[in-house]
Amino acid sequence: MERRSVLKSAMAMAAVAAVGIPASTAFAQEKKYSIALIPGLTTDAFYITMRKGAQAAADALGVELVFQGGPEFNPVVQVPVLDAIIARKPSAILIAPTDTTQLVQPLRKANDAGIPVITVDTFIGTGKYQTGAGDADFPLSYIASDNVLGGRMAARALANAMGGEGKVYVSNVKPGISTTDQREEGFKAEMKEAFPKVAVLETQFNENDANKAASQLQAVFARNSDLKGVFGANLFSALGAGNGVQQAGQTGNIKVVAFDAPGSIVDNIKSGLVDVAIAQHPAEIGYYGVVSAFAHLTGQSIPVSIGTGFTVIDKTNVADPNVAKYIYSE
Ligand code: T6T
Repeated sequence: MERRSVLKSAMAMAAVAAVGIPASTAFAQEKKYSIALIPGLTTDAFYITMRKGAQAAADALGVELVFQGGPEFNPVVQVPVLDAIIARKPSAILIAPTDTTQLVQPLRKANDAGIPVITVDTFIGTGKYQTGAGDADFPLSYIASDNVLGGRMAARALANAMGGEGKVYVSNVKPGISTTDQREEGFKAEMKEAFPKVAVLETQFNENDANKAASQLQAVFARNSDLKGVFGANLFSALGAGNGVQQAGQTGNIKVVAFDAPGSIVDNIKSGLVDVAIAQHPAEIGYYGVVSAFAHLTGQSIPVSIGTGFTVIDKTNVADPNVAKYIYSE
């Protein structure tokens, strides 16, 4: 070892000894834990932003963060990624499961191998964990937006933009995803309870493909020339629905409410194509995911669920820095 680094380590050990922490423990704690974050897909601004929050917590706590996922929001793609992560035996797994039922068995393997599992954004089973009921309650915690509430907020925003009446539909990904299922549920419940003059047409499922969502908008409009609004239940659904409205030459006539807030949606708010975006706080989800895993690994008990917030963005506040900070990173 070079003389200077010998001196440096000796000084570091002396400093550690001075505060009373055994040198071996203090050094061993450097990157003692490795936490894996498996997103729904890697190229989605929502998960890119979640990763940033997770990394901030990992840096603060001195743990390693491994971010690994697939290119599509699809259990067939996600399960092999999960298997590869389990084989690396991380200290804990944070995952956004891409299906409520199809990820139960694959995640059970992690749990059986002694790897604590926390789900972020989406859940498996009913999302009620640690209850002793059902076969999918083993994750320690669920950290996410309240998606039923988010759907209700979207319904209110859309109904108000439309003057409280007219035809709308939900542009959604596919059934079986906890988040987007719950947003649709909340949206429909709110319309039924609070806006009886709004007619909700059949949901269009786009498989997370914005181009498909855009064609579907045009097809629904072709069948319903009095279409007044669309709710894009996630980033790709909303982008696609907005593009469809523009391609149909209906900007401003068909109101668009978007779930999620990447830069492109914000541009669409500025141009008047999208009326309102409900921004989730994905960085918060990632941050508290890592903090919760660390707390568990170091012997603390953790909440079985943590709810993160929303920021409603429209033309009136989009330029406000306190709002703009919730626009997703790309
Ligand atoms: O809306 C988010 C996420 O909450 C949902 O589970 C899947 O879609 C997004 O990632 C946006 O594309």
